[in-house]
Amino acid sequence: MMEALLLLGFVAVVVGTVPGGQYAGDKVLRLKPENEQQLQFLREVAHTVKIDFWQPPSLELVTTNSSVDLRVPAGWVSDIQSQLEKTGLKHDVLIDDVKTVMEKQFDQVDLSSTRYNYEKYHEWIEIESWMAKIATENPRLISWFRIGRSYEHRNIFILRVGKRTGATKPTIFMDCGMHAREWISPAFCQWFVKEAVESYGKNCSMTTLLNNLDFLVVPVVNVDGYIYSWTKDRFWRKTRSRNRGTVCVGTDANRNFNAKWCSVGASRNPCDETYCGSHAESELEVKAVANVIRKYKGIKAYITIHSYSQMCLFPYSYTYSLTSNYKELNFIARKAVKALKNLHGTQYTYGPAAFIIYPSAGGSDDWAFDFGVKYSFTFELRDTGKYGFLLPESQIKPTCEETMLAINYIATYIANLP
Ligand code: 0X9
Ligand code: ZN
Ligand code: ZN
Repeated sequence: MMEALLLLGFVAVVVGTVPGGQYAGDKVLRLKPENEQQLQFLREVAHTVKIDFWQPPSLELVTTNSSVDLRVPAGWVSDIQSQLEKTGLKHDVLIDDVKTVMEKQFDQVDLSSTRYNYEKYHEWIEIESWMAKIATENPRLISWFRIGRSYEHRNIFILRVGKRTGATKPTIFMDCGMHAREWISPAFCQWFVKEAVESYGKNCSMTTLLNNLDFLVVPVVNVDGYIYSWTKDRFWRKTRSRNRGTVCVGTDANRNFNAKWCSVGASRNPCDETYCGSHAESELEVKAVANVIRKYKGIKAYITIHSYSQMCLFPYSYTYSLTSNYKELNFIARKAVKALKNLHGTQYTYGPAAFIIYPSAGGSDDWAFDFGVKYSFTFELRDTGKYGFLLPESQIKPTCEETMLAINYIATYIANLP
């Protein structure tokens, strides 16, 4: 018996240290509960097994006829699959073995050891030194500041990108990496900054944009979570702040903004993926973003980059009411996704988030909008579930290129406002 226990312990340690090892045999399933009975079954399963909701990110957001992507731990797969059959709940297997796809994610070889490779995912330390480097190498275009510290005392940085003119220019605020596991998001913010410095003076539309606008770019908002997703749990979503009276860690940064905080589509339970926090702006990372938007004069647009689902969303999320400028936002979103589609044919849906994805309060887009930034958008980048959060590196380039076209459309629209 003792030997068996020791062996078990040994196996656990080994599995825990092999990257992806902890997800060997896990599957990602897509299902569509069609009635209350099937939904109830899903609730029971989620109650007994620690299943990881990918899209939507938590059980509360599941409704009948909405599609649900779940990562099911290896040990439960056959059990759950057979129970699904019994309940008449049809399901597709999106990912057959999470570990395999996790390894495939790094499918890009690093050919250059000297130049920063924008077609690879990067750890936080690399991103941090990249920021310092690109800022010092491009002093006429870029400056960087610390906007705050994370729960684990790391610096949160912002890059200001735009031609220095001395005047205050209309500004677009863009953040990435609010949710830790959505790695394509920080990759896009880095791509955007690269494109800006490389095309300034060469590409006419980018040059005009940078002459007339400033961009404030936060490449990684949730730094602690991002690091955790690299080192401990690839599918971590929340911040890493400790919660009172429980071992469950973290708050959903996109439920922690002061926009009808925790009224809908968010959870009061710290163990849930959509935990709204102990109060609005309880998270230092959220406060850091909100403070910049409050203090910086001239912010005309807010853009936040997430994944996955291929959507361009705008307020409101906390209510089904439409904003006063709904028609204008819808027009911009339609044109932006049209521009995006032109490159590789990638289809995006668009509209007010409460209708298009699900109602939820405390989001950054709604907060920025109500604060007065009337052009406020959330992008959910590639894909639609084939890889989900494990989007292979070979898709970084096409994803970023097409997204640039959407951002370019929005930025041009803002630059041309009277
Ligand atoms: O639920 C979210 O926070 C976003 N989706 S994600 O899968 N990346 O987590 C959607 C955000 C839409 N906007 C608001 N809910 N305010
Ligand atoms: Zn790297
Ligand atoms: Zn997200």
